[in-house]
Amino acid sequence: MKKKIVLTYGTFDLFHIGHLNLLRRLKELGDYLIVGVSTDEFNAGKNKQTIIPFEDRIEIVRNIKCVDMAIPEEAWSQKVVDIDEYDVSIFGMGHDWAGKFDELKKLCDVVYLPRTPNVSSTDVKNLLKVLDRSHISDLKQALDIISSIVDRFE
Ligand code: C2G
Repeated sequence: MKKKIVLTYGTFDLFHIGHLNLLRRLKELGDYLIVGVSTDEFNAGKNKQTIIPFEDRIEIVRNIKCVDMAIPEEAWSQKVVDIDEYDVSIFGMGHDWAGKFDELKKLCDVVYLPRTPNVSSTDVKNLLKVLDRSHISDLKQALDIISSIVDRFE
C-alpha cells in the first residue's frame, strides 16, 4: 500500500499551539508528514525577522511527535521539486494561504486548513515590544526619582 506523504512549510517562530494543531491535523490526512522550515536567509528575502534562529526552529519542529521529517525551505520554487522528490500526495497550509498554492493541484492534492484563532508569533512579538517599551519608560521614571533623592543628599 503506497504511503500517503503530506507536505507543508512554515517559519514556526516562537512555536505555539496554532502551529501544533496544524501539524497534527495534516498528519491525520496521511501516513508521513514532511515539514519545510524556512531558513533565516529565505525569511530575510520575505522581510521577515524571526526571534528564534533557523537551527533551533528546525530542531524543535523535527522533534514534534507528529512530524516524520523536517527539511530547510530555501526558495518559493522549492515546493514543485519537493513534491516530486518525496512523492507527495497532499500539500497543506493554514487558511491564511488559501488559493496561493493552487497551481500545485496539477501535482498533488492541495488543502488549506482552518487556522487556530487568537494565537500568532506576530502577536507575541508585538506584545513583547509593548512590554519592552512600557517597561523602559517605567525604569526611566524610577531612575529619575532615585537620582532626585540622591541629589538631595549631595
Ligand atoms: N498557523 C495556524 N494557526 C495559527 C498560526 C499559524 O494554523 N494561529 C499555520 C499557518 O497558517 C501556517 C503554519 O501555521 O500554515 C506556519 O505558520 P508560520 O510560521 O507563520 O509560517 P509562514 O510564515 O506562513 O510560512 O512557503 C510558505 C511559508 O514558509 C509559510
